[in-house]
Amino acid sequence: MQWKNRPDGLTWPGVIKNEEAKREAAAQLATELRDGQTVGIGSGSTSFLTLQALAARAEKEGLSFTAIPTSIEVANACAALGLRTATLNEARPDWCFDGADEVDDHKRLIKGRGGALYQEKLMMAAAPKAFIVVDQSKIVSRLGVNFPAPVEIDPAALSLMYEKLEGFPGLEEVTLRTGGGKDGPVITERGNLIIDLRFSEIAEDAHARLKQMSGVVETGLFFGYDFELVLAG
Ligand code: ABF
Repeated sequence: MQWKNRPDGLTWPGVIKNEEAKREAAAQLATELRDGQTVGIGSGSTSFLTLQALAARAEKEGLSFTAIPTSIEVANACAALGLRTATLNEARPDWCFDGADEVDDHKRLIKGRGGALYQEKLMMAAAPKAFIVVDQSKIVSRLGVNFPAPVEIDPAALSLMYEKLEGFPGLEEVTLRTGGGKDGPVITERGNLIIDLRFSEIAEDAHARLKQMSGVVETGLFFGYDFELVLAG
């Protein structure tokens, strides 16, 4: 029997842009690890490389740590690396790290291109210290230039959203996310949908306004989070 598309957890399924620079940043961040810590593991290729660097340092120096993954993909990687894992209901992270799609001068982030924004945000909310690892291509002067802002919504609220988002300040285009090798919409790990919002300008209160709408689970606008930026390259 042949298994197709079976992840081995140790290989990133795709091309990693600026891989060398990201590996260097990952190795630098791995020096933060102390024996016995619990670490929140973000999603995406940069986080994948950082997790590998962390596991390599732990093995080399005989350190043990518990990982709290933010997605199935990262949980697979943890399993393949033989790491102990926990959920946010079982443990609290001492610190966490993650990637991002965009970072502006005010340390505001757009995240969620990979679809794991909800659990990534829970992690940022739970961790007393966070590191965001990005390469130069993610630094923007105006948020929303390269990536739309993703919003995770309950499927039952989809048609209501069409109505409620009408006239939302600065909103130019809304796209129901599809693909991921499937016909139809992308379904998140929580069984929700993602709509990608393209703005002319993202207002400071955009996240708060969206969160007030019934049916909105979470937004990929990470505003007001304290983190240390680790710039790859
Ligand atoms: C996660 O992974 C997401 O919030 C973000 O969308 C994506 C970044 O991926 P990569 O590191 O592969 O650019 O951090």
